[in-house]
Amino acid sequence: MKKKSALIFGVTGQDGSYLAEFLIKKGYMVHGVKRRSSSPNTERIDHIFDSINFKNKDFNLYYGDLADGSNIFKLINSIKPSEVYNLAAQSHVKISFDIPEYTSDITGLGTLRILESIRASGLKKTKYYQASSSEMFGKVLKKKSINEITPFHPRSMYGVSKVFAYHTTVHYREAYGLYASNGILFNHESPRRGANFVTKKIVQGLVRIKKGKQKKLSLGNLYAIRDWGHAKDYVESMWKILQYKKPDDWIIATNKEKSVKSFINLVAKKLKLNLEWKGQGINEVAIDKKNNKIVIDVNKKFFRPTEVEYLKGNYKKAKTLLKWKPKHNIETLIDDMINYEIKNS
Ligand code: NAP
Ligand code: F7E
Repeated sequence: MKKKSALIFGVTGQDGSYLAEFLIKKGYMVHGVKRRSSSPNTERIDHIFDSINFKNKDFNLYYGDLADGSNIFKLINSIKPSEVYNLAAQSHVKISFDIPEYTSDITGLGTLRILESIRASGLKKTKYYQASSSEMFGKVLKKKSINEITPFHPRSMYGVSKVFAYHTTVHYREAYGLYASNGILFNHESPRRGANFVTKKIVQGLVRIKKGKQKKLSLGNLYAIRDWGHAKDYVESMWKILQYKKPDDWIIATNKEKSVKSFINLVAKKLKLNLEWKGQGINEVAIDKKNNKIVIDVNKKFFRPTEVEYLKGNYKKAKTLLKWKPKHNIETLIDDMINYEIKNS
């Protein structure tokens, strides 16, 4: 039987790298798209693919960019993959306030370029996965679990672009009969998380402080609440979503909530850092009781013009129909991230 093939946009990212590993283990031929960068951007996948020695026969890398529709068309039309995973995005919410047009082009229109390429290539059997986000829900009115029918109210151009991408995915399914599904994933983290996302910043910062390599960690809103899962669990859900008998939209989350501050406290406890919190608002600080030094402070440059205060996801539909549930919890996620930083930072 012919091997299944998958084309991953965003393969060099956190999720793309775990998904590539997962699909190769499942027996797929994996094709990944990386964008041109002035310095290497393949750190997360170098262990899978050695571009000099062409070590892995199950993995191919191509140059591509979601800004370039003709490149996307050529890749899709020549590879004719069984499954396409669109994980590429300008994925940082705060940065989308600085580069709103670029974010809309890549995170929003990039999705349209891929779907239109699948349609124009006449690939009726190709299945499409869209990396939708809990950021689409944005301003939730009541602090309760969000599900697939909760209305969207995005609070950034990142969120707005993801809403465009979500509806484009549904539209291509309804108008052209494509197998196109949205995985609406809540925050998920790992040792491979980008350095400017809050969990990585906290774990890396506190480990470095513990090692004496860094004096202080500056953060923004300590009271935002998130539902944090492990990226390894979440890439499995992406695959399960595309194996379901029909295309659909799915919440993937843990249904547990934690504030940024309680995440810090959990990490500090595991590192045996004895923190004492003092002050309020912009003047709030955490002091290391061992030496009375400020190790965490608040800097308004990390605040967003509009914040998403509360996100918690109800993944009951995925649990019932896809038989998916998270294997990790917040403790094992933090352990994994800390162990990595202890060795590498
Ligand atoms: P990530 O680590 O930021 O990875 C994003 C990927 O997109 C990287 O491979 C990046 O390439 C690539 N990319 C950026 N701009 C591109 C362009 N113009 N053309 C082609 N590729 C481009 O993000 P992630 O955490 O793995 O998330 C994967 C997807 O899920 C993203 O779409 C994100 O928005 C979405 N999402 C993430 C979460 C989460 O909590 N992690 C939750 C919900 C949804 P470089 O490596 O060269 O930068
Ligand atoms: O912020 C607060 C910040 O940047 C989480 C992306 O993967 O998940 C991610 O978006 C919270 C926010 O993730 C700092 O204000 C405080 O309330 O880690 P984050 P995010 O914005 O939730 C969604 C689901 C995605 O789809 C996105 O692609 O933490 N916060 N202090 C901070 N955040 C950052 N980055 N840095 C701080 O210093």
